[in-house]
Amino acid sequence: MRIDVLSAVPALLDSTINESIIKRARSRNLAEINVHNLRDYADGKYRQVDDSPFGGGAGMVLKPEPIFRCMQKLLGEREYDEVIYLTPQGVKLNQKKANVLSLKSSLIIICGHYKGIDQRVIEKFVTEEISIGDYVLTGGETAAAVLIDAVVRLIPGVLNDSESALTDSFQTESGFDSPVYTRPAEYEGMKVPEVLLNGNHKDIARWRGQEGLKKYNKVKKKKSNNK
Ligand code: 6GU
Repeated sequence: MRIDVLSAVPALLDSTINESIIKRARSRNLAEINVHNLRDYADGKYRQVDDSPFGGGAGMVLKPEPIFRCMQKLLGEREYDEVIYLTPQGVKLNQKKANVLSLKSSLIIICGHYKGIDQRVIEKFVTEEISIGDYVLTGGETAAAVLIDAVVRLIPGVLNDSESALTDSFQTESGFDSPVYTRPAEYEGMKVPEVLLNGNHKDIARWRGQEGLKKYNKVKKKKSNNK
């Protein structure tokens, strides 16, 4: 999969794409991620990428020209499956959406300031608007980091067997993982459940199913209190 990200603050994406599993996916050529600095496409001595909104109001809006230029360059080089604009007004990201996006071969992600981008960019290029949740961020880059992480880890070959996405929360039947433990078997007086230590894989699978369901019911209750 190829992902091109348009950003006015590309440094915000550095650690996400250059560390850990996403870094490994890139070095295995399973994901190619290119971050484009909108400043490189801006005019004038100050290479201004944003401006105040027509009609007044607080905050800055990303100007159309740098985004248009970058988009036209990319679209001139290849076709893209989707052009995603990250905005709190978008459709909420969930595991199903991540699964669908992980099957695409090329994506463009446009990151905006929290006050937005010029509407003409959306009308001309954007195929879907995605939000990562019902709260406001200062810019789309942290949302892009979340989206890229959620999608790239699902590309076949990115995770190894022990990291497999098939047993994830939200992919399993109950929707939740069971609690997990690692060595030591006892720490600060707290013991790892006996069933995990006895090597009976049938018992372990049953226990995990039960605990996942317990967690699911507990979280469901918490969620309804948080609405
Ligand atoms: Cl995608 N962008 C911004 N700025 N805030 C958000 C968001 C996106 N998703 C939730 N809040």
